[in-house]
Amino acid sequence: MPGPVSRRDLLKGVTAAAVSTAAVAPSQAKQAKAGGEFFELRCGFKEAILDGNRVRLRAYNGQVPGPLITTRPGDTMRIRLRNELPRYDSRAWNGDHNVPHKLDSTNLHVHGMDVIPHLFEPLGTSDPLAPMIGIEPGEQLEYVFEIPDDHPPGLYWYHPHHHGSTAVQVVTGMAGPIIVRGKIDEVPEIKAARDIPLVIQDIGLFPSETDPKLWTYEPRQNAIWQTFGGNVTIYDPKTGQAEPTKLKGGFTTGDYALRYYLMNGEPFFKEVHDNANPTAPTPTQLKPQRIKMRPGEVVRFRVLNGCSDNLMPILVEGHDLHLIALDGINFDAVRTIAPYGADGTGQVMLSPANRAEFLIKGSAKPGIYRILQLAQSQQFLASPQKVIAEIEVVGTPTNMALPTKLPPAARYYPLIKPSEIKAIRTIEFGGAFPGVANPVVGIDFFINNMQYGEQAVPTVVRLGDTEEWHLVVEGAHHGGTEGHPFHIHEISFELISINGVAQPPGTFMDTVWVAKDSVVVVRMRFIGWPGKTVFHCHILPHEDTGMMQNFLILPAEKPGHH
Ligand SMILES: [Cu+2]
Repeated sequence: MPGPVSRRDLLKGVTAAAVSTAAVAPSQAKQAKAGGEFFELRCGFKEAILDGNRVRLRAYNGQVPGPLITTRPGDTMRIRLRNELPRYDSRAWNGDHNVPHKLDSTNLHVHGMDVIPHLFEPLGTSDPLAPMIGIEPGEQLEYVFEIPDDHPPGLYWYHPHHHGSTAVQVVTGMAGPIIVRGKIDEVPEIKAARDIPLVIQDIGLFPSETDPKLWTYEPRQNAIWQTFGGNVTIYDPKTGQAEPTKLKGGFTTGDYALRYYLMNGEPFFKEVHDNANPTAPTPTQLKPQRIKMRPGEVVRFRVLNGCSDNLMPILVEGHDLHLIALDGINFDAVRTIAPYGADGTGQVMLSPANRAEFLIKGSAKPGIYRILQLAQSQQFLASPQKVIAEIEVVGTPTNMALPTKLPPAARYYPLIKPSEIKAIRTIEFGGAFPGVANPVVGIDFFINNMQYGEQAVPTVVRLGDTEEWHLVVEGAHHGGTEGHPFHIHEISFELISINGVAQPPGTFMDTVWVAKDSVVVVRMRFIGWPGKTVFHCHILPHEDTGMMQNFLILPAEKPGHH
């Protein structure tokens, strides 16, 4: 039974006093609807004040993040997506699919969930030529998702996935959490813990072309923001040059004039473009929200990195992090990670789209402990340390218990044996700067040396088969190389090794960071549904400009047929 939960519920446990500015008006609490009814998600513009600035966001139901949707294994999740975005003029678009366009067209992806393929028309199609779903302004589409009985319970999320408009829509607010409830919630120590989702998003902004007091992200067709020049150009095919314009904003594959980082809709960090240092925007820490815990209290956190492109090494100061799940799939036992771990890289690494679910037991020593994103330099832009939120340990001590064993996610067991592997593939992220294949954007993003083709199906697998994929990052772009997060739809993979270093068995994810000059090995069993679907880089401007590939899951082979 899908049920919307209000932002008020999402913020439960977060003290209202720490919320300095109301980014989005609190929604009215709604009751979960009975099964059979559609839960409506309406996409539209949303004006708000962020850190004193008037901003125009894109939002689901007027909320950033979008409303929490809950469901259970065996249920049917019915979502009606209504597009109430205003029309956008794409007339100057040259027709190249890997140039951002139709910024008013949208669709729905339920990220990480094991449900029918839902990017192409009709849902579940195996037609290699099937078009991607695009819901135009004023249109709606009803999605019906049958949740498998053995669907792992945990944190998932939804966001738009229309090629060409994904980055612009997500980086202005369109993303929301999905929680699948189930067996993990019945573990007594987990059941006793407060459940606090932390949804992290980034909001990329430029000055409005028409309203000097408004920040927004509404690039004119083919207008490209030049991070290195701090100006906006439009490619002229006659001269073969990116010609300067007087526009204030354009599509960006790098930084923004102004970017905010939000936790549950409230800004905690700000970055401003600096022409003198274009790959290191000027950072400002804002006042983070504060979460109160008692000494010895166990709280369950569910963190979503919903950022368009920011890799986040997470650290909770002064506390062991008791990791129970990544990307919605819990381990069979709690993994306890000490602060700063062994190598100073944080307790859990969240690439864009990753989720971590963990327990924190309040320190015996009252005080303020920060939940940090540690600085990292694995991307085109510098990513400085950020305080996402603060934990205030205060009040009467208690001594809540931590679980040890967890109910394994049956759908993904037994683990894949090497003898089951039918094929080994190499998936290579690469690119070129300046762009040759994509002159309008001015930078190339490739998978296996190809740009995205809506009707191309370079990879074909078979339902029931098991494969090992080697994820590789190489190839120079941005004058160097950077990492890319690999994400695959329909199934989760088991993480086997990173640069030859074996990873703990039973680590399932749907997105994994592939650092520059590295090889990540994953194994996966194609279970669930046949159909046309995708894998891609989850840095959304990379995805929108070509770093995505279709693949086709063929129906299972009939016994005795070869
Ligand atoms: Cu990428």
